[in-house]
Amino acid sequence: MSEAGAKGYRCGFVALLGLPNVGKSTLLNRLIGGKAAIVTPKPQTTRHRILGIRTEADRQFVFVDTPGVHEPKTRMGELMVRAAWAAAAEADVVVVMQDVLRPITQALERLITGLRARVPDEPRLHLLNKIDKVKKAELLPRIARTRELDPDARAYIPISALTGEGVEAFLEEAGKLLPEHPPLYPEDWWTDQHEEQLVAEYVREKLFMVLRDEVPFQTAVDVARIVEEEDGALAIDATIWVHKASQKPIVIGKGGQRLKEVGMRARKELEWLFGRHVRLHLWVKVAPDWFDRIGKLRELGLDRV
Ligand SMILES: Nc1nc2c(ncn2[C@@H]2O[C@H](COP(=O)(O)OP(=O)(O)OP(=O)(O)O)[C@@H](O)[C@H]2O)c(=O)[nH]1
Ligand SMILES: [Mg+2]
Repeated sequence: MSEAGAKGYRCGFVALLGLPNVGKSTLLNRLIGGKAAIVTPKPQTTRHRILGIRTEADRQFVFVDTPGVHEPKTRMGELMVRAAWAAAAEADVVVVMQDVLRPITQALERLITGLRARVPDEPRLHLLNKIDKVKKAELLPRIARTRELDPDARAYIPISALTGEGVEAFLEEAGKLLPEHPPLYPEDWWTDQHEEQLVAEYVREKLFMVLRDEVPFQTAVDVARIVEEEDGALAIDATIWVHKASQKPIVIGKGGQRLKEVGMRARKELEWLFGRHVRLHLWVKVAPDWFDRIGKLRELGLDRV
């Protein structure tokens, strides 16, 4: 960190906000070249604020991935939305991401209006994501409408978080808005999450991939222990919490097949993350209404706002 404190260094918080499923976490991962946030095709995947740190020679971006803003139906949902607003309030730059494959809804309009009212003094950037799936000509009216909704924003940038198109342009705009400040994190840090949190999230991603209907949304993961064994492998014990006893056999599957599938997929990624052999032990337990109980949400680290 030779640049620490050096004059001219820029560093600040860049919060990524948007409705659920627009691609915030996909972008976060691309920006840091790693996997700090899980990504699934389902809305409301991200449940808390996640930092992704990108350090360059003369600037450090601290990106803040947030849960998609939605009408909450549970205590967890309320905390999720609160975490998003709090991230916006604390940021140096507020990024509003929208999905060009979906119409501009009232919910998106409300989000933009809400940000203009709540954090009027922070510079805003709009990202129009998923342009890999639309014709360029279709973007112009969309940009014009976004500009109408938020005329004071600094830029309106079409991107694809998936292919990387437009991401450099976004970095350039966001970089201009970073305050002069020494780096906040050591240069080899890429997220603020500790290992247990990352493991829990990676397992949860796989649950979201294999479970259907409301089950993944009513499932949480808690890592009790990561220990190095004598042969150098990591032994990891994790609990998958479900809301009802009837969900337990669904998560486990016939002959334990579904749970095995989740474990196998998660283990592959964890071995890549840790660079060593992993033994992952998963248990399924019932915690009725865990998503409405503040004590349980706190235990699961979901009260971080
Ligand atoms: N075609 C296309 N798909 C994308 C792009 N960015 C994200 N996706 C897909 O959109 C879905 C949602 O992506 P996420 O990154 O999880 O979205 P999110 O905004 O973090 O969602 P929440 O955490 O639920 O608020 C996934 O299936 C992604 O693969 C993109 O640029 N193009
Ligand atoms: Mg997300």
